[in-house]
Amino acid sequence: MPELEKAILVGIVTPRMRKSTVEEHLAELKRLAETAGALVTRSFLQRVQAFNPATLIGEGKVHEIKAALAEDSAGLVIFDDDLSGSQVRNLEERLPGIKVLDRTGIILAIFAKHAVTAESRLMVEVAQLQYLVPRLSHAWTHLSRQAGGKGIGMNGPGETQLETDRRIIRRKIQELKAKLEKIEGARERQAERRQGIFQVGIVGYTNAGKSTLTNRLTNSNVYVKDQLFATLDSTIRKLYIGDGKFILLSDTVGFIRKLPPHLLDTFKSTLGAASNADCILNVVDATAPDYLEHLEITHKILEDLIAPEIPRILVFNKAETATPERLEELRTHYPEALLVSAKENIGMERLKQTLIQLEMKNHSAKQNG
Ligand SMILES: Nc1nc2c(ncn2[C@@H]2O[C@H](COP(=O)(O)OP(=O)(O)OP(=O)(O)O)[C@@H](O)[C@H]2O)c(=O)[nH]1
Ligand SMILES: [Mg+2]
Repeated sequence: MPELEKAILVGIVTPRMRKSTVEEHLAELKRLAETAGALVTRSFLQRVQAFNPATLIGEGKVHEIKAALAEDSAGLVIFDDDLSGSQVRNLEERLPGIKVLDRTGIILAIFAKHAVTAESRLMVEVAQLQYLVPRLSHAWTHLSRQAGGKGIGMNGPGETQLETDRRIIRRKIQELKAKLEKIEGARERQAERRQGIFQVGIVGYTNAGKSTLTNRLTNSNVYVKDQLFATLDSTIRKLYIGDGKFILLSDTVGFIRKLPPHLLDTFKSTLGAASNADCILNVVDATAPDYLEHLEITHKILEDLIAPEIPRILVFNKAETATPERLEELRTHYPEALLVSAKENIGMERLKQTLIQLEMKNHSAKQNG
């Protein structure tokens, strides 16, 4: 086991934000950092009237963080908010020898770690290069360090393109995208072959239990783990519904707050499995303190990807560990939703029946016209 990289987290409370919200975001950032392989020694929460354009946070706080980094012998500081290229450079100047990342950087590091197929590896590489371009202009020292260094946020694109300039990186991005398009073409041809079979897209916030639910419904063995972005590559599984018939379930990458648009764009084809679906299963962790925000984020992403007429089923998972108050709240506000436990196999038969009924409706609608 390599030694874990020690990290300090920074969250910012602006006048428009509640402190408790930022605390939840920081708790999530901690999980992200841990999934990426860091050991979080402490978290800073700073109130600001407005973001400081040079360093995002105030100079005083930068000094405080510098002292804390030294005290904890931490070499990494992670901001929950996006940093511009110049902010990264200014911060690294004030924090010599310290690696500065933002939430997107950490998400990309996890993606790089979890990508398995050629397709997702390519997608991650495109996303990493896109992330790099604006951080590049004066970043020669930064880059040469990155090229030589090892650790979180460092693995991924090969070193050769890093030591050259934006133009070369942009060309590299084009090349990778062309390769991706080829793979996606093959995926589309596969999708065409599946036409006529009822398809269910399983979507939702990361760690909601999408893979567990897929496994439970289809008796399969998709990778499940209590970490963020366990699933990066989509998998398709068959659910037999009697008479030798089956429907297809596709389990995909989860969503998370503050996901940058270019990342979403790159992963659109993976999520595309959901946009071709006949029905969407929106899986929500019933126990998450911030489940309302999870619902909202999922909703926003789906609006862009999925036709409004595709039926959606709202499923609250992990119901067996939700408090009675939470269950009451969910039943009152979402009377149409299903409360299930994929892990304990509660409510799953009803979910299956709901899918079968939708399939039959879909089938007869197609036959009638
Ligand atoms: N208590 C409880 N835990 C569950 C349930 N379903 C899943 N989990 C746990 O939640 C964690 C995440 O499960 P996954 O199935 O990997 O979640 P996912 O939505 O596929 O997550 P990503 O692929 O990382 O986005 C695992 O530790 C599961 O064991 C459930 O019904 N109840
Ligand atoms: Mg999963």
